[in-house]
Amino acid sequence: MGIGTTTPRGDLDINTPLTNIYGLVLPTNASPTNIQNPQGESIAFGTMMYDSSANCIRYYEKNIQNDVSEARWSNCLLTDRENPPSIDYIAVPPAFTGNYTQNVAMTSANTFRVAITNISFTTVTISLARTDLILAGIEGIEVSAVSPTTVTLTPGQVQLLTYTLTGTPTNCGPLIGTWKKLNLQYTASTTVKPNITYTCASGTWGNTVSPEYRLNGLVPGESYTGTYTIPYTGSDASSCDLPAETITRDGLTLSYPGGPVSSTGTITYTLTGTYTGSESQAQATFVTASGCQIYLGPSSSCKDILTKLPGTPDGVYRIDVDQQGTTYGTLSAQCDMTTDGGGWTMVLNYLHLGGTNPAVSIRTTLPVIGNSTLGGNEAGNETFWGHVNRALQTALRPSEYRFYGITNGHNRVIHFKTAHTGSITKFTTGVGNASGLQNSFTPLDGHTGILPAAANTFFNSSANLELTFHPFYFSPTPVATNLWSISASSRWEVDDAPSNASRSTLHRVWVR
Ligand SMILES: [Ca+2]
Repeated sequence: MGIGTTTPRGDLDINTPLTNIYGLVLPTNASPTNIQNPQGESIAFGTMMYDSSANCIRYYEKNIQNDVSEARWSNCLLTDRENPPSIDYIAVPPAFTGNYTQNVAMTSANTFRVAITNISFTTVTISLARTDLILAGIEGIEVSAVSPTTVTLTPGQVQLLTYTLTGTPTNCGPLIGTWKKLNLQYTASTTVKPNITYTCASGTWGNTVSPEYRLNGLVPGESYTGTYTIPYTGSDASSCDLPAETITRDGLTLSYPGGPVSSTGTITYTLTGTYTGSESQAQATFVTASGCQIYLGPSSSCKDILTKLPGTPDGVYRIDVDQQGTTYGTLSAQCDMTTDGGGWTMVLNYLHLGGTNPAVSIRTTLPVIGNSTLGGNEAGNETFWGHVNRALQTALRPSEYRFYGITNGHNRVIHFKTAHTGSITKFTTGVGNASGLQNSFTPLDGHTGILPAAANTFFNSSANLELTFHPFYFSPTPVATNLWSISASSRWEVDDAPSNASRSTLHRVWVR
């Protein structure tokens, strides 16, 4: 183009290198803020100036989204001095992920993380390298990779950077990671633990917890104190201390202050706090950094209560049959702490009135004793009447069953215990039958029954009726004469065979 000519040319003379000796001069000012639009309006986009203070060229720009409201003067162009960084970092705690233990090889879980974000008005592309991260304090491990290796960020965009750590720490103590990019620097640390093995199964509260919780579990609003001790073995004598640890569950805190390691020893946690869990759960389960589960709650059975608290009298207590499990909360259990050494949990209770034929009740909770006098009628009572299903019997992990039955039809009493494995399998799972029970039982106080010694027939029954539907009976030719029947074929029978529901009966079954 040309000025003052009607025949503008396609080429300019100013690009002739040998004859043109004048350069392009831009408006110069000590600050871009002094630059004005001679028309009095805002500065036109694309306006260029020479910043004599910064000694560089700038232009007036919109941001990358073409947003006029965020217009500004650009950073210096074409300068050989470093521009201000256009990214910043964002900490992503914990920076070190995975577990860090002396002499234990790293896994894919062991990484160092930090995020970057574009704080400029323009898109930036950043290359990453594993050398961005320097590790210190621990031998044997290295930064093997980074993901991603390059990233393009629009203004405001954030990208997580993950550095993969490999190798095996050969010592323990603080592991420090220093990440650097452009003029950014971020430092984070973790602790490589000494290599010791906790014997979780041998952990114990001893008798240290106050107030007493093993009979009925934790009480909401109650404050507890105590100690829990876990033994350990360490393969190496280590100069590192075990790290301190604090675990909080349901308002209760277990804390270990940290301390020196020896080749064998124990660590002891201190319990404090006020229980905030529910009355139905009445327990708290802590998980330590080393993976031990610590249960604080009711006993698992009447036998468990008697083991932990010898001398506990007969009564109804709260138990949690699966302890750390959540299938069962606490259940009220009828505990016989005296018969044959005690420790029996009742799983079946039917006080039946002669001449009635009520349905059995298959329970997911435990029945307790109401009345023990023949002629009473507890049919359908939610607290007293029924027997527990296979699953709850299984959860009680019985090694013995005890049967007790009386009737107003005669004076014989059934009262025996058995550890017969075939019978226990039948009662807890439904598999097989009780054949063999007749040769594998022990009579208890008052036993005068013909059963189970004479039993020669054993029903395979439908689900959850294993204890009620003719589990064992005596059947000389041509008809059965002695049965254990609870509403089975409308028969209520204890060691006899009226073949109906005419007799008043009491059936009970216990496990331990
Ligand atoms: Ca439980």
